[in-house]
Amino acid sequence: MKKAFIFDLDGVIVDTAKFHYLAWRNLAKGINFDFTEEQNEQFKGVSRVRSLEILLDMANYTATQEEKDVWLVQKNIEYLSYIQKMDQSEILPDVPRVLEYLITKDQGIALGSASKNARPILERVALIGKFQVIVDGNDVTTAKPDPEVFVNGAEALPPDPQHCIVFEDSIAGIQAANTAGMISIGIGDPKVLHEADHVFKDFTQLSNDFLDSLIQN
Ligand code: B16
Ligand code: MG
Repeated sequence: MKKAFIFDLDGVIVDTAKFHYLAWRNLAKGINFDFTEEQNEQFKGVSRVRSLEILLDMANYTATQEEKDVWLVQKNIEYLSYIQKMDQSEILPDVPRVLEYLITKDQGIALGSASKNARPILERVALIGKFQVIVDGNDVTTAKPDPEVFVNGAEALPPDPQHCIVFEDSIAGIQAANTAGMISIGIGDPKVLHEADHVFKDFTQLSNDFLDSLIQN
């Protein structure tokens, strides 16, 4: 049976959270706030605008709209400088194996990411050609945990929600998949992603047999 496999980008296909962190930390320094890697966890799967709001709340800083607009551009310019240096070595373990296996099984493959930079990142790591459908932060009006990003991805592929499988590293993304009535697979820490239907530390733990069971059920 043909299913739709929808992949999140940051934290599932590539580890770009470290680059987001460096750029947000620099911005935080400008308002004398020491932004930690632990706090950066809260930004995973969250849109750029919402991330800035959370950061300003953490720093207890009331910014004008003008300041916010300037910072959002600055943050993205720094982030782009990091992703421009990315290559295939940044692809997370066993992602190519999973994508290739699903392609050989003629399954639907989509990207469902909050990032407005998803396309250039997929180009940098030479995976853009593997996706039949790409839905990113430019294509949605509501951010995760709203299911719009995955629903739009699924609409372009044949199956109903119960035949869609979402791979996600963020709580917001797992909630979005669950709300859409899709099968949610957490990639990361089971304690953090306990709302998911299944959780794997990374794709090395997720076998082709398991993929077959998803395709057949
Ligand atoms: P950008 P995902 C998300 O991507 C990131 O997890 C999140 O940290 C980031 O703020 C968001 O994209 C927006 O990214 O600034 O590039 O538009 O995990 O949904 O693939
Ligand atoms: Mg993610």
